[in-house]
Amino acid sequence: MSLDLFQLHGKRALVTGATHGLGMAMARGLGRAGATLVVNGHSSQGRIDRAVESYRADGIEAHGYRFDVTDPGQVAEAVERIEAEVGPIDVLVNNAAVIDRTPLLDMTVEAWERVVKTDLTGVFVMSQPVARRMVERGGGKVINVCSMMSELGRDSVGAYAAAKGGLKMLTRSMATEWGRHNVQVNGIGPGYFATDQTAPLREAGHPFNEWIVSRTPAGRWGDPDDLAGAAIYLASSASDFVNGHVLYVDGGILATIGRPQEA
Ligand code: GCO
Repeated sequence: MSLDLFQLHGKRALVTGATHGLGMAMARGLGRAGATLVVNGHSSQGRIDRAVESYRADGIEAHGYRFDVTDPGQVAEAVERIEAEVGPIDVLVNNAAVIDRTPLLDMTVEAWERVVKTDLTGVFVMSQPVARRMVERGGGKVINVCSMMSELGRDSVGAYAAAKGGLKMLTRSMATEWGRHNVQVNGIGPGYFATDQTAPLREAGHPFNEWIVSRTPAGRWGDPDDLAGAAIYLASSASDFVNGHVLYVDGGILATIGRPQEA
């Protein structure tokens, strides 16, 4: 059994939200395993360009495309362009997401809809045109970036948890419908990672910081590079018979009820 199972040479991977954070870490891992990267962002062209340069500095072939994954017209046009200019999309990583830490009693409907639109509906909008082509070509890989919040609730992240919980079931539904076409659809569920998104929770002295470290069997926050292996596995032929699975990369936090603080 060779390690060729895990190489991605000749594959093209579209990663949404790949200009920073966990998306960038997963994309870099896919690139280092040989994939050509299609880097999506929608905030600013400058940020996309800087990310592409960063990948290229690592010897990775990368191409940047700016579009909003929640806009069906922009997504359709982008998929056409990508497949014409770069080539068929073999791997789609649905990573783009937003979070709004607001208690449910205080959250506006507009704020709720913004989170669900990006984190759940956006995955459907992005995946449909890509998966149609994968089915036509006889195969592909879709990886949906779920969350610990696909399994557990937490104060103030109700909209995000609802979206990420729905994304777990969307992953299973995609797997159900597309598995017969040799399209494997799986999820990656990050635990708590040291990124800009969690920076407010890691400020010195923030009670959350010590609590998460004590609650995680690995005894630390995740490093974004800890996700690369899971992304490579689910993007490679090593996972051709894995479908509808959410692979949690969480230091073990979901495995445990935790332990009482030492007296
Ligand atoms: C929070 C965190 C989490 C993590 C991640 C956990 O506010 O609880 O931001 O949502 O970012 O999603 O898997």
